[in-house]
Amino acid sequence: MKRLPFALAVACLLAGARPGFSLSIAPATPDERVQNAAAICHATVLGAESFRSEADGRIHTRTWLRVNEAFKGKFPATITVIHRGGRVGEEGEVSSDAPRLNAGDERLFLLGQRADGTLFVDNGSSGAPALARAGAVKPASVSVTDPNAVALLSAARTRYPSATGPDLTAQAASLRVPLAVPGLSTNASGVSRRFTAGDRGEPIEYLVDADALPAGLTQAQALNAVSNAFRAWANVTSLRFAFAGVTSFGVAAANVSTNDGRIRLQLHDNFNYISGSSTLGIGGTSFSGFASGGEGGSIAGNEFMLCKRGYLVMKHTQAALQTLSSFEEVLCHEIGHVLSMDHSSENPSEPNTTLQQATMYFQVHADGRGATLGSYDPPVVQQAYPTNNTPPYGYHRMLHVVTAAAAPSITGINEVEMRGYDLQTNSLTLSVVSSTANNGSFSLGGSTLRFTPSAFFSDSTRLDPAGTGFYDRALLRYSDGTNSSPFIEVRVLSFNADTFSDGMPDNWMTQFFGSANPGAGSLRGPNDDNDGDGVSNRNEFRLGTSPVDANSVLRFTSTSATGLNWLATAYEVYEVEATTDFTNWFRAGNPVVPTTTNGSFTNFPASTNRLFFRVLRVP
Ligand SMILES: [Ca+2]
Ligand SMILES: [Ca+2]
Ligand SMILES: [Ca+2]
Ligand SMILES: [Zn+2]
Repeated sequence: MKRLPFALAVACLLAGARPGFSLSIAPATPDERVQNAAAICHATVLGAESFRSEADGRIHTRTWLRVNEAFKGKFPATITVIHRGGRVGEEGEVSSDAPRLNAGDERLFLLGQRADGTLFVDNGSSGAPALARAGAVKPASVSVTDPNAVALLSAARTRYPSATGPDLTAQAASLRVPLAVPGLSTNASGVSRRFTAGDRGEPIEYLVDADALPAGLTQAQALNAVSNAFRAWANVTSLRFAFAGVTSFGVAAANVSTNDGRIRLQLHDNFNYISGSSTLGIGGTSFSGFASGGEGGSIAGNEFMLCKRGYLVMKHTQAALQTLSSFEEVLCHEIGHVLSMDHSSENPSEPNTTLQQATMYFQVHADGRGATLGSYDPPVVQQAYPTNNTPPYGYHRMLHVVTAAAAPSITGINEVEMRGYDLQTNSLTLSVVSSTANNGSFSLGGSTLRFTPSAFFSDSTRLDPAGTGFYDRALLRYSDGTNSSPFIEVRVLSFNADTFSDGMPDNWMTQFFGSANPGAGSLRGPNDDNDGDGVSNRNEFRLGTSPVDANSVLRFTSTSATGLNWLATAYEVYEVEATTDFTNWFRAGNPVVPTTTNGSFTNFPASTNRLFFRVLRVP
């Protein structure tokens, strides 16, 4: 049930040469290899989906290709190739002989054919050398830069001047998947990833490790370059970035495993993270979510996974970075990678000036431009971070389900109130995306999500709200009409027997009153207020407070001119509201989800008036 974020480092910025191509297969001449292949074509990757084979129970991935030119074999317009490995739900498998194919890739495919007729790429990635990279604007003609591809293409053309060979019509792709977000780095299904702090009006914080710098640069110059590089992207998106300080990371920035939503910029490579001889810097993110996206919200119909953290490493020993404007340009480029940008082109003699002049071009321009974006870059990044309509957002919820012989139908028991927010509108639509409901059923009425257990269950183990486990789970999301929020999880974390069907579980009654029976003593009924703190016993159960301690109640524990603290239940959602006149209340900031019993709010809104605050536990 656990999903682990998996890391991805995006390709590097190269100063000149391309990395070498390595093979671990038996040596063969290009002509021998094209003769050994069952079929050969030049094709573009359209998309992919993983599935569990009914035959062997294992995970496979089928990839759809659009055939541009056939060399060997009679090809339909699209074909399917199948390999071991991939991800199904939250389970993944990798196979080293599966080629790494991404939507938009244009490659020469040397294919093998299995006894059942299905196709596979012969000899892994070496059987599918890249012909060109797809960008937002495609070059008119294919340019071949990989020497392996040049040799194989030439051998295929010579050996098979007209397409002859097996009839592959039966292997036509069953589905066409468009490249959803051209120019963004994606998984094999064309799904990219994004940070969501900006959707909540919150900045993405960044930390800088400046333990070493390119020779001649001062720390002040370097930090100013970092600030300029972030501003270039902030100016064309809804994003804001906030400097969180200079600190030594102690390891390569990519290897910091704290998924705190921050971006870590390491302005040096003291940890020798970068191996490419001409690489100036790298940028990447760690992300998580379903392979089909959703945890990062959707923008105009395109689903995204969620970025958990970002990182950037600069090869400070490269002489090219000693020029401040080039240092700034490379920072800007690598931040683009952190924001999911792919290269505009990796063609060293790119004829399209829009692609060649892009900040995301694979080679540094080193022409004094610094952090100045090209015309290519803004519309590409805006696919993930639009300028003026951000997706809605909400907060994950948890349920401790009460079960009884007759399932209690009591307001607030076995249900949560969903709240959605959006920086532009209050008009949001809530829907259930999917649910895992093995022990009951979820139902949505208005904004109330109810779980009805299917039986009178005895007490279960209580799962950790900080973890990812659940007994049952619903995924919901808000839509603003154009964009949708990240999936909002509502997880069932425990089942609790309630013999007396009053909504207060036996284990809770026994803990505080010594008996599960509300009739065993005075003031133990659900509507009684045993400790006289103004909150009924059943509402104390709902709040997570003690029904026999008047100090244990939703209350402020400290207030000051800079912050509020209150007694909270960890991982519940609290809204903070403010007023000047006790009539009109407004949200003082985003809701707070404490991770301890201390709720805390410090981000007071600017006001020239005296403000009064109240905290509401979202039911
Ligand atoms: Ca919106
Ligand atoms: Ca009470
Ligand atoms: Ca109490
Ligand atoms: Zn790059």
